[in-house]
Amino acid sequence: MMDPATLLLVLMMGAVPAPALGASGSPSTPRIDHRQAVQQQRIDQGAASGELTEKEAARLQAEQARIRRAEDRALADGRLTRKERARIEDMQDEASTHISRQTHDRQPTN
Ligand SMILES: [Ca+2]
Repeated sequence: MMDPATLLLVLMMGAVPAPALGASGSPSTPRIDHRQAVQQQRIDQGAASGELTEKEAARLQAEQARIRRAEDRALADGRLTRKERARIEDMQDEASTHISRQTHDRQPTN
C-alpha cells in the first residue's frame, strides 16, 4: 500500500505525458470534436424533452457513431488530410440538419 504522498506523486507523473501525447500523436481535431459534443448534447436534450422519439434518437445516435467511425478511419494513418476533414465536416453538416429536422417535426412521442 502506497502512502498518500507517494500515490499523489505517481498520479502527477502519470498526468504529465498525456498532453505531450496529443502533440506528437494523432492530429488534433478540436472543431470536429466540439461539434460532436454539441450534436450529442442536442440529441440527448431532444430525447430528454420528448422532442425526439426513441426511434429518432436511436437513428441520430447511429449517425453520430458513423461519423466517429469515419473519423477513426481517417485518423488511422496518423494524418488527417484536408479532404478527409472536409468529408467528416460534411457528415456533421448533414447530421446537424437531421437533428434539427427531427427535433422540430412536431411528431408526437410514442
Ligand atoms: Ca488519414
